[in-house]
Amino acid sequence: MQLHEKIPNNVDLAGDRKLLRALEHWQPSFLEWWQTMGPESFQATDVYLRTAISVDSAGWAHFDYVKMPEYRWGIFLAAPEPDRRIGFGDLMGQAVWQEVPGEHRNLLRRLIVTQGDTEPASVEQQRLLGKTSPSLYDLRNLFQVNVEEGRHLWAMVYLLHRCFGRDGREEAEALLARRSGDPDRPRILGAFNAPIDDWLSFYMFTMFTDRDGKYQLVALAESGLDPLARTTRFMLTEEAHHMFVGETGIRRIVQRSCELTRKAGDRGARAEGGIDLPTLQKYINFWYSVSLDLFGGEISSNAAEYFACGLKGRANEKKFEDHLALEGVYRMVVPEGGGLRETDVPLRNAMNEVLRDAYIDDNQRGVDMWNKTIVEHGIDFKLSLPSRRFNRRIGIYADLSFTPEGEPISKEEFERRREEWLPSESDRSYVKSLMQPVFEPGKMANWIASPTKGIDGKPLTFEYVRLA
Ligand code: BYC
Ligand code: FE
Ligand code: FE
Repeated sequence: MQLHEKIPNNVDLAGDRKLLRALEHWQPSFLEWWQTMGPESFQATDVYLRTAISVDSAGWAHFDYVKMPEYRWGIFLAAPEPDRRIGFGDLMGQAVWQEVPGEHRNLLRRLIVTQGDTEPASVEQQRLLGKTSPSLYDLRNLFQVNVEEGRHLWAMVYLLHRCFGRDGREEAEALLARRSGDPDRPRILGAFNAPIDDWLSFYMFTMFTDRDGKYQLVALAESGLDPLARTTRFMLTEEAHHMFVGETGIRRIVQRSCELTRKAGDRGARAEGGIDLPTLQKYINFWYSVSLDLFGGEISSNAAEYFACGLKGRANEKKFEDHLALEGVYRMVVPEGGGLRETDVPLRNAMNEVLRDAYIDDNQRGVDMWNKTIVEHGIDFKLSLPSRRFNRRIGIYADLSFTPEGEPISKEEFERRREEWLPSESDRSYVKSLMQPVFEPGKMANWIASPTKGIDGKPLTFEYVRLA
């Protein structure tokens, strides 16, 4: 089969020989990377997967059994918007670009490489999880997320090859050479080097870290580089499922935790083999804070430049009135002399924070849903998002210590209380001890409730993954 037939696409790959050759050259490296760094032990397994075969509503969700290395990683751009114009910044109103303008080449390359780097990183982080899946339903969802992150890598590699010539080819190779967590050649962004070696972390990651993905993609969907805007718009349709996996996964753990708490009484959920709510809270504190870091510094000249040049907008730029953002300010709480002070930051320099605000609101909605489940079980406990200042490594709060409520404290006090707030070694090993595979169709591990329905209208007893 020809490569352009093997790769479903709506970018006329067959009509661009040069691009086709470049991708043909990259594909074997990708497949080798997938075989070595993709889901371990399941490469020959039939998985009931959704494959995007076109962008219209009928075509993008085609379900069938597929062996993952045979998944058809396609390249899709959302439909073009006729006469699309740059919607913000200094170039507002100018026609969008189909090719990369020379003066923005470096910035755009950096954005695309950073985005592209996260996709294979997440696959690497999750590669051993399949072995301890709580059900076949969850196993299938893990693999669906993994192959789609692989497709997102293809989406960025397509742009690198199409728009950046030789530099782009080198960057595309480098995307397969960095490794999550490797001290010598780590992935670019912090959260993508943290291990994901239990399923609680997986759901936290798909809730909080994939949601950063959503907001970064939403901001890039506004880009003046039209192929970037169109490819990210299509990626967002897949991203919705990743966040569904995270949000409902945690909801199911919360539900089970409540059931087991009631059963166990004073002995607590752990006595019945559940994950207790205080432990869940610590995992939330960890994954939420490392995901907040992914938005970059609160005050960022990079972000101002991206906005000024029309490269990266705000989430749903259209809903804002002032698309120039030259006059406005953003009121920000900044550390000063051991305390906190409010100050006004020029709006363009605060674009990372504006995006982070939208992200925080979206997360809060999810936490509210989980709390509803807790209330329904008559249990007196409330999950919450810690302050945006808590446990940060990037930005103005990074070198300081704060409580989950956002109060400044000394480093010593933070270290003293660390295990009250973040998963301790013993929490992690307890959670890990629960990670025993359940591979019988329809059955669930004891620590997680069943989902309310199956995938693609199939029953929960469906054999989502065919294990020989
Ligand atoms: N870790 O001005 P600043 C996804 C660096 S997730 C390490 O504050 P800027 C997915 C920064 O590079 C979405 N380094 O930041 C989810 C800069 O370095 P230099 C991924 C960091 O540039 C789940 C310096 O610190 N997409 O898709 O405004 C599964 C100061 O920079 C971090 C994108 O990120 C960090 N967390 O913003 C699969 C979109 N943060 O210049 C996939 C593209 C900052 O001093 N990226 N630094 O060497 C961007 O828009 C921006 O690069 C960032 C950073 C928002 C990430
Ligand atoms: Fe992705
Ligand atoms: Fe994702």
